[in-house]
Amino acid sequence: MRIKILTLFPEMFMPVLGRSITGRAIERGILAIEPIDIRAYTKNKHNRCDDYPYGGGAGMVMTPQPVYDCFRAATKDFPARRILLSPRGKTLTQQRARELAQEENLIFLCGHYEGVDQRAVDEWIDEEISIGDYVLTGGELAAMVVIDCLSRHIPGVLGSGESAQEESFSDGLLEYPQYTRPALYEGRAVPEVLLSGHDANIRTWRRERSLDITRERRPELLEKAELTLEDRVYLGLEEPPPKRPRRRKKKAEAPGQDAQNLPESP
Ligand code: 4H7
Repeated sequence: MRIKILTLFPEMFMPVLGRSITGRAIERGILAIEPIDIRAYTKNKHNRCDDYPYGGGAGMVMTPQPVYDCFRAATKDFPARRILLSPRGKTLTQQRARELAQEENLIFLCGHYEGVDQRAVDEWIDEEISIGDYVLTGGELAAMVVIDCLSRHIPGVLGSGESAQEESFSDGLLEYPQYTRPALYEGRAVPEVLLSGHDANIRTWRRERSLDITRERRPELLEKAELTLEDRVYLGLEEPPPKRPRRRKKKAEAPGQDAQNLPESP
């Protein structure tokens, strides 16, 4: 995937996205990140990219000319979905990140000041995305969050050990707690079951911790989560199903009238 980022702060991106898992994806050629300096396109004699808001009020607005010209250059021979990071956007979800990971090309516009002149948004933007209900000084950190999140869903970005499936939100629950060596650290022990090697017990323990943490912190997630019958019983949402009568090992027995012991019909 190729991603162009239109921004007043192009130097912010590579020190973050150039490392770790996204950095490895860039080195492998699976991902290309191209920050583009909007200011390079301004025709203002003082290099300004902002101006006063029509109608008055505090702060400045990103002026349309450099944004238009930057988009014109960036989209030449580069057909891409064009996204503005904005608190007015639809909130990013794991599902939306997975869908965006299917795109060949993306362009992100990072707004600053009190926002972007609406004509530039109307002309160039396909979709607005928010990373949550809070305010940032600019769209750059939001763009990096979206890029980090979607890149994990591009085939080959995660290694064989790192799965995008078996984790929080893939089944709609929060993750169970993780432990590594040593088994005892500063008086705190790793839960016994994790040392037992008993795979079924470990899976049950992890599932129950996920259910506990989700109910405690994000109970609304339980409504939408994919819950098994066992999950629902654990949460007390369901009566345990009647136990299937355990057949005792059959002892040698005198032939009786019991249907089970009737000889096979001819
Ligand atoms: C576009 C439009 C994203 C970009 C407006 C961006 C939060 C998010 C910005 C603004 C962002 C998010 C203008 C909104 C100034 C805040 C005081 C940059 N903030 N601004 N306002 N939640 N800020 O994804």
